[in-house]
Amino acid sequence: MEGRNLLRFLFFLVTGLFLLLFTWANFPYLPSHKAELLDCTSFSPWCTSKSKPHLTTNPSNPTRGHRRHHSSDVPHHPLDPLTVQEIDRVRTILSSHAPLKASKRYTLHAVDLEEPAKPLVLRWKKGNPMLPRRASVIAVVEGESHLLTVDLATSQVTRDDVLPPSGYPTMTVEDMTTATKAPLVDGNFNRTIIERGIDLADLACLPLSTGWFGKSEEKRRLIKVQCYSMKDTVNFYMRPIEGLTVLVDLDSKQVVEISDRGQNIPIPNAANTEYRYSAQSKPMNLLNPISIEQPKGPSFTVENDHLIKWANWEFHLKAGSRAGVIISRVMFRDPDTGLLRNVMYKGLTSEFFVPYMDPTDAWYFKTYMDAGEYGLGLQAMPLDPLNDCPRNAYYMDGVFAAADGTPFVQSNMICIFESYAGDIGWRHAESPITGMGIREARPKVTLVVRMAASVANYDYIVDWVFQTDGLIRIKVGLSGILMVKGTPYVNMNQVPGQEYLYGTLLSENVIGVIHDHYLTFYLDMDVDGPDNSFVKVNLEKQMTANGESPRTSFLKATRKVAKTEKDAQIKFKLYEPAEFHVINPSKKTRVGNPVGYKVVAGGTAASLLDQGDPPQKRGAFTNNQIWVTPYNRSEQWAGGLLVSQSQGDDNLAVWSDRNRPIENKDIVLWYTLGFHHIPCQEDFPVMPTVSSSFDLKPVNFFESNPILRMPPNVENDLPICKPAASA
Ligand SMILES: *[C@@H]1O[C@H](CO)[C@@H](O)[C@H](O)[C@H]1NC(C)=O
Ligand SMILES: *[C@@H]1O[C@H](CO)[C@@H](O)[C@H](O)[C@H]1NC(C)=O
Ligand SMILES: [Cu+2]
Repeated sequence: MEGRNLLRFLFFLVTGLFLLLFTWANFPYLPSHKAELLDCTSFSPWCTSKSKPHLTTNPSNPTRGHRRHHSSDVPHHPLDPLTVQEIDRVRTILSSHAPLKASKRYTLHAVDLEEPAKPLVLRWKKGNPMLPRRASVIAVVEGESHLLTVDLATSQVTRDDVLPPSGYPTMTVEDMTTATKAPLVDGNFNRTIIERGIDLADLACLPLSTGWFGKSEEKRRLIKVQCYSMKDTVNFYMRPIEGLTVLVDLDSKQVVEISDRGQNIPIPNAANTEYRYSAQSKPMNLLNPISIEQPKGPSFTVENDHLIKWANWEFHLKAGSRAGVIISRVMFRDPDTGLLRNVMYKGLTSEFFVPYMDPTDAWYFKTYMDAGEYGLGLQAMPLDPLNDCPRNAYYMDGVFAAADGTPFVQSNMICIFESYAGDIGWRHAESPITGMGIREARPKVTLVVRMAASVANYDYIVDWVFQTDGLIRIKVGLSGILMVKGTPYVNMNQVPGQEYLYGTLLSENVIGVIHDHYLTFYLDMDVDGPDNSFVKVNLEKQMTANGESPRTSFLKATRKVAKTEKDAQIKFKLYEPAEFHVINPSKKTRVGNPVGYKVVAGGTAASLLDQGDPPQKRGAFTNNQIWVTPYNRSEQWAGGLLVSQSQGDDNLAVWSDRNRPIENKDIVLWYTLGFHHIPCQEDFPVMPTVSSSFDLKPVNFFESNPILRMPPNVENDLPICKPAASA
């Protein structure tokens, strides 16, 4: 009796403590160590500023990692995402829409704002009445995909199109969780797991998209489930149950097939797989603490939750369940005229393509399209203040819908902050031979918009970086954990030849399989207005005529305007260099150059897969590094609207091959950042970030250097910070 009472007491004690901890971690108003640290940027006595007043009036009051509920959000801008209340309304309206009402089971796979037509948005100004609000919904009803439009003003479903069955929408979070449990209802699965020496309680399973490899996989939503052992490590990814693949029907939740071909491959050891700081036995401290201080607050403002204004930039920012981050109406205030000029109507991460390079049974299908299959926004976990983003960051949430249409908040999924990395904006110093003693230099401060999507093992950090000189850098960092393969080998001296591995031996019994990453960006450029042209500026070797010059050769730039889409299918070639400009042919600078932006390449790995390989057909949007298409609001997702199990008949490559006219038209630029990844031991057990980026850079957009008149840093202007102890 007494023993039981003690147990009960302990139970309540532990529950109480847990509740207390939970409340402390989640309740935004309780003072915590974290809040104290954060507040000192605004009024702590140890950090002050003597500087001149900031040029921006009414600096924002950033919320830093606080949980917000959004239940009373209202849209202020025609591009503002659906609010919690609007998503609730969509759910209600759909529940009485006949085809859905008649169905016993339907699931919502996308509930997004159906953006008003572009000309309406371009004409809309602050203070105008809000444009009609509509939702665009993708639902799976009795195995069929429907594209619906829900008019929120009239409560009507104004469109309900059944989509062709060559592809399925993004998996819901519910799909992913139910799929991983499905194998457990199959006695054969349990038996195999136990035979491999694994306790069923230690199982961690992943829902892996199947790609598309032929007829037998059509007409039903399928997923492959592979499992790992969580015993003695949180890094279960390093302990694969190799060769065991369970094919699951996502709708019936039934096991279709079990393939078990790895019985002879041991589960790799848990040793050295931990990546949590708290689990390190010998932490290393190499650096003194570091941070950026902004005693007067940031120089950017966030108006009505979504309109960002910083330096000369202004843009609309929102979270999307599929794209992650959506940047719209990007404008730059001209330093000469003071007028806002259009640069880009919309930019987003359109699709990822990650093919693994191992053709064997448990690996051939691993050819992921993370945006369309998993949803980058759905996979974007809350950012960690102080580490994912610096202390001076502002956080934005996403509001999405669950499979049953219930709204939910993806908190702190985007951060915005000013970054100063000690770089130089521009400089010039005079040599003493001139006797002038001139040294002019300007610090480079940028505004960063960041999201990090954790698509199972891999982490993708996507940054949109805005510079005061008009440049936009789109940067992608890869980190997280490799998808690895179990092997009997523990040392390279046992391996008969490299061709037996498909990758690198990273640790005993662990192979990091070679793979590629392609990230395709949708960039609806509107340089000083929607009608733009795409111009290739080719640098070509020119030979001089005999005796014309002591030189025999030089480089010459020739401009070629792309007339149709095929003229703008660009493959990079090192020995045929070119610049790629998006210009406004009807707007010229003072001296007569067309105003423009150019795309400056980076991350130029290209896919070498066979064009007939099923994954490459689906991923054909990576066949060129640049494409240009005429604006079409239905063509936003490079891999097609429905990407899961897609067959490659509706993607950017197919659209572009229509070869439509693109000269002096509203055009969309597509750029693919590519990475080849041959894993190495440093990628174990978690990868140091690898980054690549490309730029959108003004080219004759301004009359002259737009940051000429920017002031240099002066010691007296800068915040003075002392360690707390000496304050
Ligand atoms: C398989 O194991 C799980 C976990 O122990 C259990 O819940 C499930 O009922 C088992 N399935 C069968 C068919 O025995
Ligand atoms: C717009 O895109 C859709 C989907 O690709 C296509 O069916 C339609 O023909 C396109 N419209 C034009 C004018 O190209
Ligand atoms: Cu990689």
